[in-house]
Amino acid sequence: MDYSHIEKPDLGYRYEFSIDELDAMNECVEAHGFAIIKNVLTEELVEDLRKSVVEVLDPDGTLGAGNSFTHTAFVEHSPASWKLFDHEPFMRVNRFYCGDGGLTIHRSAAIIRNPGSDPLGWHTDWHGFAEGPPQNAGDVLNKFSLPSGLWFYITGSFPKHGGLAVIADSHGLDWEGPEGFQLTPDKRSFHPIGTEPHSYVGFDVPGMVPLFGEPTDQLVFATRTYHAAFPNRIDRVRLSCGVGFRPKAYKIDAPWPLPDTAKAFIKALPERYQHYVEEYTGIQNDWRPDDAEPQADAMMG
Ligand SMILES: O=C(O)CCC(=O)C(=O)O
Ligand SMILES: [Fe+2]
Repeated sequence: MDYSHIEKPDLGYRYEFSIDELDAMNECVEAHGFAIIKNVLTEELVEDLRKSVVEVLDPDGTLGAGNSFTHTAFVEHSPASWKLFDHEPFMRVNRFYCGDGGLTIHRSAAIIRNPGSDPLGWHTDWHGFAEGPPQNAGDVLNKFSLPSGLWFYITGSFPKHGGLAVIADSHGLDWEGPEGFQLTPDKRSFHPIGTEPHSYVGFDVPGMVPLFGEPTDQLVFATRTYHAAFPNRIDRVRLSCGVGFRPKAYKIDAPWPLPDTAKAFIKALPERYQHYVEEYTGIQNDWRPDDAEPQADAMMG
């Protein structure tokens, strides 16, 4: 299935906004759980980011047909992504969400999906449903009330190219799953009623909105919005990346030591950006508390 038949839906409300319409954009995020900000990047930035994602994630071109790879500390390895800090439209969105009290780099990621790569199942990146002490890095980092998606799909987002899909109105705390589905016990995904509680992979879900975006657009989704990625069924590598901030006031006492890659990043970052990394924690994807059960950590969540 290549999903090339899926068209841009008419939802009866506007969800694409210009950079000068951030209040209206966020009203849409609050009402429906997602929005698109048009033309946040320039073509030149897109080109730089594309090169950088490939250089950082698959420098030797050995990833292989049908494979994908997610890097969860992209900003540390990508000086090209630091150019975003001087790009006013990008910083305007971040200040909009983080306020004026100072910003800290929170998380970053980049993904390569080669032609033929599989879809990514439905999930929320939010870890706030989990109770008790943190069991993994996502439990530490993904608990804030900030948009969990502020992504650039720098080769475009559309269904046959492994684009992003969201479920409209799935971001409320009391959302119970799409019609005909029920949430998994941990509420991180959903599955058809009456089947085993595995994350559902499929694009026949009521409320699904395939997002069609240009490489220069920023795709925004709310803290809890359930989302998935189509399989990449065209003959072009799908690339995406994001660098997210949190307000300086959101303190994190990371249970992992600052990774060496984070130390090297802080050292290499020009002086004028140092205020963005004073509270940077980096990420240790395999961090577990001393008494933890083994578990997978493949996604941004
Ligand atoms: O690959 C994508 O487009 C979505 C990635 C994602 O949702 C994740 O890594 O959590
Ligand atoms: Fe995700």
